[in-house]
Amino acid sequence: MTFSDLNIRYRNPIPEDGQKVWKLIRDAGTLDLNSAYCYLLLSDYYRDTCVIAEDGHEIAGFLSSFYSPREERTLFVWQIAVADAYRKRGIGKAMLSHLLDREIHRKMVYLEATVSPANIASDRLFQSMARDQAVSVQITSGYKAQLFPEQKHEDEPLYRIGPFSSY
Ligand code: 9YT
Repeated sequence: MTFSDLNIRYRNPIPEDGQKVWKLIRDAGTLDLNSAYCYLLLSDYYRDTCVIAEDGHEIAGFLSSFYSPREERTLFVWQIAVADAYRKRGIGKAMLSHLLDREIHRKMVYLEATVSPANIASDRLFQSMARDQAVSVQITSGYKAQLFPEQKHEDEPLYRIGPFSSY
């Protein structure tokens, strides 16, 4: 498959996507797998802050996010996943652009996410987005490894990107 063969459609999720998303995250490797119920809730209640990248009936990618309950203009991007066969084709970046083009995100001033050292694709994506928009990326300690029950969980440094000009 070459880049030109791809005809990816970007859309809001629906509850019927939940289990495919769960499988995508399970197979993605670098992400924390949540319950199938969690992906169902995201695909339903959080549909306006989530994106599905779809190639025909195949889910090529998923992005989840929500507004911070403490800072209403800060969007926390929870997970960005692209299926193995679709990587290195700009799908992560396209999902993020599709998300931010939605009307409701005009109020966004900061974007936050935690990015573990193994999550190279998300690091590159956020750094390149900040460069494109000429905003800064502040990285602080976020969630340290010892906060997780698994022995081998990495640190999750917090990226805070912005300020974006809201309108
Ligand atoms: C941006 C992104 O995908 N972060 C992942 C955070 C965490 N490791 C998770 O939920 O998988």
